[in-house]
Amino acid sequence: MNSRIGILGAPITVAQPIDGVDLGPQSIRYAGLVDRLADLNLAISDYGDVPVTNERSHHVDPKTNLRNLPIIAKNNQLIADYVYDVKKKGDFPLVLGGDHSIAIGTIAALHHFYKNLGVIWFDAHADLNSGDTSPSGNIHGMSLAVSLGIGHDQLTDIHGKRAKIKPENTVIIGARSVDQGERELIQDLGIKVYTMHDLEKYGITHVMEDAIGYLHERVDGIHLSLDVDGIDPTYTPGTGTPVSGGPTYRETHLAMSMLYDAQLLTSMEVVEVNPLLDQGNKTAEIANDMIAAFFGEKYC
Ligand code: Z70
Ligand code: MN
Ligand code: MN
Ligand code: MN
Repeated sequence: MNSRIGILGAPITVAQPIDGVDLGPQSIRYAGLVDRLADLNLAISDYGDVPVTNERSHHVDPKTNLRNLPIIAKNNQLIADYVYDVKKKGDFPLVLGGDHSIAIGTIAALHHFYKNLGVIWFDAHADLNSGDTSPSGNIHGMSLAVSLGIGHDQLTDIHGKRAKIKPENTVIIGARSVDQGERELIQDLGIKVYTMHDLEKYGITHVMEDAIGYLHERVDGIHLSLDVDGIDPTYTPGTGTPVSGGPTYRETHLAMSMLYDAQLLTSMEVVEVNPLLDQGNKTAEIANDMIAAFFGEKYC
């Protein structure tokens, strides 16, 4: 793994309805991120936050079934520009959200550097909606679809027209809240999904080995998009849409360590930490544990 890490905060909050997720990057930094990674003999550059703006409207445009489209498109254009620069420098990008819409910008930037970028989407949700299927109009529930080229062109055409990744290079882990339209898309596109059922039945070790083996044959880089609501809310209560029945601390930690050991990952983002909904700064602290494991921290 590249030993130079470039950290960027991406504090978008208007792609979901609850204020406070814009404080995610700072809460993760205050939990000790830079010192923790420096202890792993990594060179850390914290480039600060992308200057996104968050004027919120609760209005859903009846023509598109999207909330806050123009500002989310503008913010993700900025995120893509900043992530591109970090990657161009040769750093390993570590992007801190912000809501999960930031993946639109992150993946748009990363796609320039790979022929077949793989994505691991660790999440309770599939984020495969579009204006046509969304029950909420919230764009954070659409970012994986957008990266696959599905959705409004103001979102899909950031840093290049339509698809930035291929469905066969995409893996979802931890899914347990999937909407009807998302199920249909998963079937139609043949996206590999490891639901909580698979995790229960086969165990996290098998699931991770299978996911890594599957991607290894296909891709030339892998981005991990870690939504903290993927983890069971017992451990990560500070998030806007908690869903019970997720992977434990131990399962998630093992998953992160296995990703490190595979030495195939080329970028990471951590999203949906909302310190205003948290117990102390617990969720950011646990996010730090997972980030550290992903970058090679061992128990002994
Ligand atoms: C639902 C929707 C979602 C994150 C919630 C929820 C989507 N499927 N994504 N929290 N991170 O509104 O589209
Ligand atoms: Mn998500
Ligand atoms: Mn989620
Ligand atoms: Mn392109």
